[in-house]
Amino acid sequence: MGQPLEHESGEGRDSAGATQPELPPGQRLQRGWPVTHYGPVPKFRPERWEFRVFGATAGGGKHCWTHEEFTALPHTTVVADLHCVTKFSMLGAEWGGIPARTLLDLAPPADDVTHVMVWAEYGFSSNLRLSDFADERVLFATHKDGELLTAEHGFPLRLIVPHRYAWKGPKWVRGVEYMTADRRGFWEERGYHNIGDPWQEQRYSYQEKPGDGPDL
Ligand SMILES: Nc1nc2c(c(=O)[nH]1)N[C@H]1C(S)=C(S)[C@@H](COP(=O)(O)O)O[C@H]1N2
Ligand SMILES: [Mo]
Repeated sequence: MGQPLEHESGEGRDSAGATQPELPPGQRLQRGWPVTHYGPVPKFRPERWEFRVFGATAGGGKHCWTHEEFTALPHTTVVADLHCVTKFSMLGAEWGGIPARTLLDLAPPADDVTHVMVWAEYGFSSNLRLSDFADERVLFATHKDGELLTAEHGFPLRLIVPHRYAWKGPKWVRGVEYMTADRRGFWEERGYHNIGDPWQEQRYSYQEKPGDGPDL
């Protein structure tokens, strides 16, 4: 699973000995922060916003938080890169937010949960193995480099999964579904790799090996 932490945003030396940021294979460095997503930017309506954890929860029930409740959960920061499957990477952002681990503690999954579906506005979704979601660096981010996220970058909440391609991190995220079997999310149904490890260059579903994902 993933790569050693020092590979995530460390400095490496190329064959000529020059120092350069270390990128996953096939990626190039992006200066600045472009906006990449499918569909419109949703409008944030705090009174209608809730964050839900549902599906195969340990107690069988749903867990809901208002925006005020969710953003009052303990925050932490994670320095992580963003690797878009269309081959640009943004390095070294400091994300602030609520660890996925906190959610797993507050709303534990049933024993037979193997995967999660992360849901966002307009039905955008992405699936992750429970073990990938439970990685200590996975964060529900409210901030980047100390500032609140802007609307186009996912305000009020986006998921950051440092060891996966960026489509595995929905912007405008609204909930998590616990699943007892794998199911493909939005891009995973549309030709992108079910696992999406940038260090293994798992870009497209045709690269999947048996066991990487459910039948297409
Ligand atoms: N809701 C939603 N989240 C999304 C996407 C999307 O289409 N919808 N695209 C993903 C992709 S492909 C990338 S590269 C990143 C881009 O994040 P950025 O626009 O903040 O750079 O968001 C991800 N999160
Ligand atoms: Mo992307």
